[in-house]
Amino acid sequence: MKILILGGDGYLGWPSAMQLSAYGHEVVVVDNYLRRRMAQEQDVDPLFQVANLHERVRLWQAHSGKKIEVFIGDLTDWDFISDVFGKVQPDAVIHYAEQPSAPYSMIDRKAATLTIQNNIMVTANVIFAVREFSPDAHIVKIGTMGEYGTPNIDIEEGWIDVKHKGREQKFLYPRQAGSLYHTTKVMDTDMLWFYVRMWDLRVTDLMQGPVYGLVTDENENHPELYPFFSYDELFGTVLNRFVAQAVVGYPLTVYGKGGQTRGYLNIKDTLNCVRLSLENPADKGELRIFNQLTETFSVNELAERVQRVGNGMGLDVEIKSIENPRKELEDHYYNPVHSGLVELGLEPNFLTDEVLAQMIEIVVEHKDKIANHRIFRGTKWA
Ligand code: USQ
Repeated sequence: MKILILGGDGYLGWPSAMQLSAYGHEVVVVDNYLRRRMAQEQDVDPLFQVANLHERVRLWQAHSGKKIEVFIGDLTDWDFISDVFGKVQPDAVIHYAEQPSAPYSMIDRKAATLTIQNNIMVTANVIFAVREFSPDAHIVKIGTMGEYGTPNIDIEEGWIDVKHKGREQKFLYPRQAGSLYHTTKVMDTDMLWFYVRMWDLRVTDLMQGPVYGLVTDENENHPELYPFFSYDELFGTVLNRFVAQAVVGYPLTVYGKGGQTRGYLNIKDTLNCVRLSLENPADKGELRIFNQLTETFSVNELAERVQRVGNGMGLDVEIKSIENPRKELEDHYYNPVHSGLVELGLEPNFLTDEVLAQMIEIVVEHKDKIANHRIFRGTKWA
């Protein structure tokens, strides 16, 4: 397939590009380096620098013999995106091109409007570009489990049958997001669903939980091909943060009671879920939704695991509950269905002690670059 990866420079976009290229697909990546600029502006550079996209595709070609094409530009700009779609005419589009951080979206009005403008406009432009240039292309959109929030009932895969006064209909499962960032993803889903109904688009919306790790089949033992690894409060997901904190002896920052439960997955499984979705496309006129996670943990459970494995490796890992800067339930029911991707063939890579130990070993190599002031600054929700 000819696959266009929007947001191909990011934590997940770049590893996806390599995997799909390794599987023999023709891959084109697009990015405007927004994620890099935001990190610089906020003084939260990742653990190590990564080469720019042009350099990364050269490194990938030297490693694999395979070519990836690059376009640098802003996908909110119709002239740019229409030029890319006109030239590439993709069979499938993976849309990762969003401001991905909940805390970033809560900093202030400017960060909030950047999140709204970027995320909603890119999704709208993708919809219009697909319709104009590749109406049969399959759109694989990265959504988030955070669209659902933490309801007191089981979370279905995207849809729910509602019985009301003797009648029945299937609706999108109720969404009640916990940050402005997550809310933009709800808006994306609504917009995609509208245009699926109007224009018979084919769309898979992947409700993904927090991802951890950085090693994939394509970059193992090749650090020059690693993605960004963020440990800061804005862009680091909680398990990656805890690993970095453990390595520098910073007490693990459990927010509040630590009973917040989410559905997690290894970065390797993100890539496999996206690839399986591409290889088994949604039908025309279908909005297919999968919950993309492999196992659930509370923050306390993650902290305890990092502590146990870290201490076993000679670190001295402390856990410290701090006042929760977010407004979220700290003790709640959480039971999401996540069988759809397994039915497509996903074989989960669970969070084992070995996986954690490998993450710790890699982060230890960069220990000197970890800056404690980046770990916590308390961006408040309310
Ligand atoms: N948390 C802590 N301590 C920390 C950091 C986080 O207790 O130092 C808690 C948070 O309060 C939250 C949980 O850990 O309850 C997960 O936080 P996170 O920062 O790992 O995840 P989140 O902000 O929800 O966002 C991340 C990704 C986002 C993705 C989302 C999936 O950045 O792109 O959409 O995970 S989900 O959480 O399922 O919505």
